[in-house]
Amino acid sequence: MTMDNTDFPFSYNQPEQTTESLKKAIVYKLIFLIGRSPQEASQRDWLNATLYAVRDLVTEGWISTARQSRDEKTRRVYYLSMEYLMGRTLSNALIAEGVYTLAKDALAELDVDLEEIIEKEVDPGLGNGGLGRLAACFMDSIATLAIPGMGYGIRYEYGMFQQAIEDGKQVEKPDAWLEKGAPWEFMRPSKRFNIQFGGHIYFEGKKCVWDSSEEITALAYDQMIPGYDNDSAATLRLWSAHAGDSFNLAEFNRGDYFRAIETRAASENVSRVLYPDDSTWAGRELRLRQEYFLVSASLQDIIKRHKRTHGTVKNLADKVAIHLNDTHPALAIPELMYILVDKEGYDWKTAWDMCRRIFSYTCHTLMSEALETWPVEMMAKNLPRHLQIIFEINDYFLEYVRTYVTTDDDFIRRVSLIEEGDTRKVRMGWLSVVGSHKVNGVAAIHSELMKTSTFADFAHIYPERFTNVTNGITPRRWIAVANPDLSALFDRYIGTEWRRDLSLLTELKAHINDAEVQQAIPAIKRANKQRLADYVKKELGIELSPDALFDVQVKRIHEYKRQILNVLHIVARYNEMLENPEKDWTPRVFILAGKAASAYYAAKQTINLINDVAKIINNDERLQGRLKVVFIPNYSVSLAQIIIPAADISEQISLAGTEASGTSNMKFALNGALTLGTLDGANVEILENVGEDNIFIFGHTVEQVEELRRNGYRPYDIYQSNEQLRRVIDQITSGLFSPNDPHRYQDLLNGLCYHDYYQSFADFQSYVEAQKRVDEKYHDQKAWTNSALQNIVNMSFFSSDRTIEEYAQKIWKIQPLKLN
Ligand code: GL4
Repeated sequence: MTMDNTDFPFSYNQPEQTTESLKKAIVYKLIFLIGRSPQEASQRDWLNATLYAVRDLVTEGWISTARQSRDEKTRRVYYLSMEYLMGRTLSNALIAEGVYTLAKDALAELDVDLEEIIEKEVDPGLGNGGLGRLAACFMDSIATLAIPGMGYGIRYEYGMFQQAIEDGKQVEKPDAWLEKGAPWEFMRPSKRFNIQFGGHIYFEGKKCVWDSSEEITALAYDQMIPGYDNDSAATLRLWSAHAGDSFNLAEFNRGDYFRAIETRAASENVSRVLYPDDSTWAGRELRLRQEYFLVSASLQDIIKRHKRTHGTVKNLADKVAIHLNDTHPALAIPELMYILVDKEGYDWKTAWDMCRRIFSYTCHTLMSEALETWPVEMMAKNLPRHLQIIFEINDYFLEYVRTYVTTDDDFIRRVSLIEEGDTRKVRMGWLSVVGSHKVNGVAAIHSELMKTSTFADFAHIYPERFTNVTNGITPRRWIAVANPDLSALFDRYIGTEWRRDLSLLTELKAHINDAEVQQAIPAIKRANKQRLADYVKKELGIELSPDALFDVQVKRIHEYKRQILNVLHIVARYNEMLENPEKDWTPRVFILAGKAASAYYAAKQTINLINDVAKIINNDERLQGRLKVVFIPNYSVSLAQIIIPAADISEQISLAGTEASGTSNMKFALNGALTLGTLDGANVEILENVGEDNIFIFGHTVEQVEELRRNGYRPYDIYQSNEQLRRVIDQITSGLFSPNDPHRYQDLLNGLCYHDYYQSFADFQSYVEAQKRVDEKYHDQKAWTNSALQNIVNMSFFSSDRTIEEYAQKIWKIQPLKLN
């Protein structure tokens, strides 16, 4: 049967689901897709059957949205990212489709507990941290706002490692997430592209030809991202590497069959594993190949789709926006030049103008060690034509600078896309700026710093190119999925539409003083704390009281985020509590979680120290249970969903000027935690929105940090003059927390006393005082509840829907679809 446009939309699913229809659908999937009878089915079988049944509810809307955007020939955005941390799909999809309760009832009738099977779903760790989770929140908003576009990424066979804590230390275990099956994805056997590497280039007249020496096939796997209650879904397309039909014939013909097979397996390495570090840069060849793999497959796909819809690439820049999530996919710029010039026959200038209209780039960090550069030699070996294109872009760009900006040699050397030196390197950040029409930072302060530090010279050349788009988070996952009780409270007072339009939260302001709300807020928090306490008891055997203040720092372990400052204060508090046992101490639980990059020694030492300190404190009976420290292993999106709603205090204590934005800070505040933070990243805008009475700000400002650096910062002087700090450092040095290995933290402590690059000592006193203010406020439960409420109702700005609307208007110039 052939289908034409009039055949669609059609509906196989009943328009209105009932418990009965859903039950039937789930059992059908169980029997015919999984091959199990209800009597024999395991929890995982039920989970997969439910996922398949729910996937069906999303699919038709997904297909018809794609078709509508094709029919209307809309302009589209393509989001290129090496990382996506999507989290589990089931509960999010049930909420988007409005069938959570129905599914719960349907499964209950089958003797299956929905909440139990939800916990069985794998949480694919295809990203490192904030950058990858941001991409996931963006996909959710793109789907909900019906922005025509899709995400592209890599389907890593192994995601972020699983973290175990053994004897207080981090141990990494492989994350073979695909082994349990991936019922949410659609394999697209026909969507495959050849990705070339290596070889050499030569000229045929003026035309450049790339004669590659290696080919890998990129195969597409699609995931639907359901929009919230809009019968629509976006696509996330992840590429997997396959050797395809390519085969080293020479080896085969030599009779070396096994060698030929081995080569095939090696070429599939390109999508094997995620690089578990996003804030330092290890210039590894495999990573370069991964980046090119993503870019080449995605651009071939984009061009093919565009041609199918428009019959030409002439109008590409009118119809396509491509967004670079950090510099990781920056090779897309030379790749598009390669396609336009070498394949489509455009002249250089026309192609370059198109490129610059198409690309935009988000800078996510100011850490200099995260700035990607690739040795020219490595690029020459793997991507000779692209290197040559980059040289040409550079010539063209530097010519512009000399003509219109300056002839100063030093300036030219600084902005050149090629870093000169012992090894010449390609600067991917520079390439991204030069090849894009807009470059944005991710929080107001970060976007300003970007213009005065990393990209100062470029802000001079292209002042109008730089802008800010403050990050955001999706209220669907971070409230509706993660905090059902708070969702129910919202529903009661402002209706259900806040899930789509978080600005409705302002309507809750009128009810802040209602007795019911005043009573509900602490009750909800307490229930969420109990939920987390149950988890901790089950997983770690540690008893936590939900009456204690839950003080939480969860994020990647990194020196700039200063988990160490947190630990120093915990030990100082421990000392004080032992000295004044009779004082009315607010019981506190310090909760930390996060992974350390496997080769990052200082970060791993920090984890070890947290666990060593926890062991001593948790077993010290003199404290009468009023102080507890817990390191929760294996932080992930699904763990965040349990931890964040349970927090009273959100620790956002990075050194001012180092955290580009942070996004957990937004999730915590929206869930009613009070921020204890520095004037860094989006904390600054959170302060503006919630008001200074409802946040605890401490520490040096960016200007003070810089001044201290300029004038020669001497942490040892602070160690000597601050008695409380000195005692803490001496205790750790003496092995109080590591009696079997007293010198364990010598390196860490020496680093602090003599360098302390992230100025933990300089902010120590201010931090301890801020923690006192926290104690005082918590004593006044009414005041605390009011502040928690002020946080919740003032967080609408931080919805990723607002963020995506800004991108769509300011940068991508894209209108949402008016869904049929
Ligand atoms: C990060 C920043 O470190 C983080 O502050 C920011 O919130 C996030 C999303 O913009 O991007 N940059 C890198 S690299 N990893 C991040 O998490």
